[in-house]
Order: sequence, then structure tokens, then C-alpha cells
Amino acid sequence: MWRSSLVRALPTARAFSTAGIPRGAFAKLNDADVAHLRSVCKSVLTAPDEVAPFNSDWLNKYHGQSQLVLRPKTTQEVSEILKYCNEKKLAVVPQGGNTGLVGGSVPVHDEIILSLGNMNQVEAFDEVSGIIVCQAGCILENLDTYAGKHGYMMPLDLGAKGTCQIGGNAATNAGGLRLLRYGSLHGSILGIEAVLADGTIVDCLSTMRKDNTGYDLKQLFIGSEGTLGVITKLSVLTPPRSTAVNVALLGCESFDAVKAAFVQARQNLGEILSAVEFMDRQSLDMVMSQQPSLADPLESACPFYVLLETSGSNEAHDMEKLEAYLESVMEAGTVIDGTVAQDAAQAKKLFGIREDITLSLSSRGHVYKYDLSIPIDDYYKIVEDTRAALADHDAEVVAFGHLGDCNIHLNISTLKYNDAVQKALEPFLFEWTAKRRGSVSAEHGIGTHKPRFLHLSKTPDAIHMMRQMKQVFDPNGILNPYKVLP
Ligand code: FAD
Ligand code: 2HG
Ligand code: ZN
Repeated sequence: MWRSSLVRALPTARAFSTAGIPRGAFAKLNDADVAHLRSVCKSVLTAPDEVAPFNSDWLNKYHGQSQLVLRPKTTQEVSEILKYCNEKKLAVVPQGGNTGLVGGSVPVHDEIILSLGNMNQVEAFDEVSGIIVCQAGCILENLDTYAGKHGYMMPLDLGAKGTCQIGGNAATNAGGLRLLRYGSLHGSILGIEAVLADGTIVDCLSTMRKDNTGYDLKQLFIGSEGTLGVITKLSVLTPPRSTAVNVALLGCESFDAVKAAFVQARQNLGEILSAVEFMDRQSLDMVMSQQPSLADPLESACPFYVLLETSGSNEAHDMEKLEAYLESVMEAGTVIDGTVAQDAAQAKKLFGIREDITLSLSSRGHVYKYDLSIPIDDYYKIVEDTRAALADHDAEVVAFGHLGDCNIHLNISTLKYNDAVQKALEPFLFEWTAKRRGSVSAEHGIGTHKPRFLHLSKTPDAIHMMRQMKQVFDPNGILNPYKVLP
């Protein structure tokens, strides 16, 4: 669960790798610019204490020096802002809920911050199809509550749901806990309205599931991390809300047993399986160390845990299936201990442990964060190799993730930033991943952290095409410079 009181990580000792990035040949903001932008956008922040929170990311690793935050309410305002900035060659960083974990949402230098939070209106909801049309600044959790009132739910769920915005989710192609069931946003988002750097409003806001009229332009904005356009509106296909939800936490002795439990879950629970999450003991210990009142959820301490969720429409039928599954994995010794939530509150508590890992890591001290896609056979090997590589350092290696999607969140925690640890981790982890044809970013994106490692997951030709696309959409390069492309 997202705790607003702990919304920010503690300050870290060092501003991250942005330090060496030279400022591009953009104009410097002057008083005439601010006066003009005030005339096209009603909500403008210039007071240093008001601008400050927008200059730092959630992890407090990346810090910009913007002097201006613009908070438009309409697409027209966004268009007029960008048209002016493009003409004057003023760089702009689009910002949603600022929960991104790769430094994409904050300025590297003095870029103007275009914050979408005031664009928070739901424009339409179709009771029959479950299609919602809304502005990009709607908070994910608010949309889920809204859809819930109509018997539907948002097709994605993540720990930052109380703060992140649907536009930010689209811009990062966020994955989260339900991707296994509902697929990626490339499938759930049916339409997008976006504003290009020169102010052109691109209306691809279809509400049709099927539309084969040439290139599917909206897909380019999904996962583009604010570098191709500012997403202003979206239409999203929401699935019916499940009335019967079960959650089970299972303990396993080995990672091979984790894999076996997963395979069998797919076979036995098939159509009702909605999430398969993984965490190691070190992850649980991390949460317990930051929440001393939290008791061990299982009787025995296990080295590995699988968190399963089923969502269906028939409580008795789903429970029967889950119990049969549990019986068989326990009999086979695949699972050595486990618990099934008896009510919604217990289910929330079990999922809360998994969702609290990120916050616990940030609260402890410094965290080195890696979000990788790795073939399942090597999924945990990277953790063992990282522990071996860091044997001489005082560092906790913690791994969890979306097992069902082969997405591991490998986190290394130290009490303070340590340059030697950083050097031991990069490029080692990214090269390790590339050797196995994994991805250096499964779901968090490239942002400021990883442009120099993009070549490990994309060929030179693919990167060249990305550059060409950037040139078409944003010839002056004013939109989120220094991010994504090396
Ligand atoms: P921001 O952080 O504000 O921005 C992210 C990027 O998108 C930036 O490059 C920004 O420029 C761009 N952007 C934002 N809005 C727009 C827009 N309207 N138009 C164009 N570009 C825009 N991510 C996952 O994928 N799965 C998870 O399970 C997950 N769990 C998380 C849990 C926690 C506790 C935290 C802190 C983060 C988690 N994240 C996860 C990462 C993050 O929440 C997601 O990437 C989220 O989608 C970002 O949304 P945001 O609105 O905060 O975007
Ligand atoms: C999650 O799945 C998020 O909880 C955050 O993607 C992962 O903190 C992380 O590394
Ligand atoms: Zn994740």
C-alpha cells in the first residue's frame, strides 16, 4: 500500500550520474519568457520552495535546477506552452506523479517543468465496454476507484498507485502487478491525445478496440518517457472487477521449487490466476527491519516466497481450485509452508509486504536499483552472482519482482552511497543481462540512469531509428533532453 506519509525516500549522499552531462544548446529562461508563459498558463510556480519538490525525483537521487513549473489544465494550454518553448528553444521536462525510478521525470539542468497534475478530469465512461476517457494527470488509484463504482477496474496496479498518473504510466509503459493477467498498456490503451514539441495536437484518441488504419501512432508515445510528446488524454479499456479475490503466500526451499510452483499455478489455476509475485527472504527481512511490528507471515522462515493472487467471479469455485493447487504443491514438497488470506484485510496485508519492499529499501539508506528482464532459468542466478561480486562490501542484496513476467527487481542496499559498490555493479549487471538477451529495463524505463546502456538491449540500427523518430517528433530536441537516447 502506498503511504503518503512516507512518500519520499530519504536524501541520498550524492547527486547521481547527471553531474557529467553537459547542458544542451538551449535558451536560458528570462523574465519575458515567464511573462508570456503566465499569459498562456494560469498556474505557474516560480518561488524556489514551491519549485523544489518538482526538481527532485522520488528516490532523491536526481536533482535539477529548474526555476519554473507550469501546471496547465487543458490540452490547448499545453499546446501553447510547447509552441512557445519550441520557438524560443527552451527545454521542457513533462512530469506526472514524479514516482519514476530512473530519473526521467526531473530536469537534468534548468528545463522548464510541465506538471500534468491539474489535468485530472475523467471525460467519459462507457458502461457497456468499460472504456474510460480521461486527462493524463488523473491519479491511477482515483481512476481505479472511479471504475470500481461502475463494476470495472484499471488493468494495471502498482505500489505507487496513490501518486502516479495515468499519463506517466503510459509514458513509462508501466507494468506492475497485473500485467500477467491483463497484458501491457500497449494492449489496454486504445487511444492517446498528445502534443508534439511544436504545439501540434495529435488526436489519436480512439475508443475502438480495432482500428487498422495504417501506422498505430499512439503506440509510439507509450514508453517514450516524455521524449516524443506530452500525453494529454487517454482512453483505456478497463476489465470487469473481480468479485472473488484470493491471495496466498507460499514459502519454498529453492528457486527451482519457485519455478515449479509457478508452472503448476499456471496449469491448475489458469484463467483465474491474476498475479504471481516473487520475493526472497532478504526482501522480507528488509521490510521487517523497517517495520519492527510486522510479524513473520509464515511459521517457518523460508529462503524464497511466491505471492499468488486469483481473481474470478465464483468464490467457492475459485477457493476449491486454490485449495487443490495448494494441496498438490505441498504434497510434492514444492511448497514447504504457506498461508491463504481469509478476508480482504489479510489479502491487503500480504500484498502490502510485497509493495512495501521499495519503501523499506529507500528508508534504510542508499539503494542501487536494477529492473531487469531475465530468462527464468537465470532469474535468480544474477542475485547469487551479485552477492559474490559484492562479497567484500557491506551491502544487502535483495531481489523480488514480477515472476510471471520474468521481471526481477534487484536492489542493493548500503547505509550510505559507496562508489566502490556502484563500480562493482555497473556495467557488470547490464552486461550480465545482455549476455542472456534479457532487457536492461523491464518496466521502469531508461530515463537518466540508463541511456549509456541502451545499446545492450537495442541494436545500433534500432537506436538509429529511434533517433530518426525523435527528429520527426521533436526536431529541436526540447522535450525531455538527455533522457532515453544515448
Ligand atoms: P513520472 O515519474 O512523473 O514520469 C515518468 C516519465 O514519464 C518521465 O520521463 C516523464 O517525463 C514522463 N511523463 C510523465 N507524464 C507524462 C505525460 N503526461 N506525457 C509525456 N510524458 C510524461 N513501475 C512499474 O512499471 N511497475 C511497478 O510495479 C512500479 N511500482 C512502483 C512502486 C513504487 C513505490 C514507486 C515509487 C514506483 C514504482 N514504479 C513502478 C515506477 C513508477 O511509479 C512508474 O514508472 C509510473 O508509471 C510513473 O508514473 P508518474 O506519473 O509518477 O510519472
Ligand atoms: C515494484 O514492482 C516496483 O514494486 C518497484 O516496480 C521495484 O523498487 C523496485 O525496485
Ligand atoms: Zn515492478
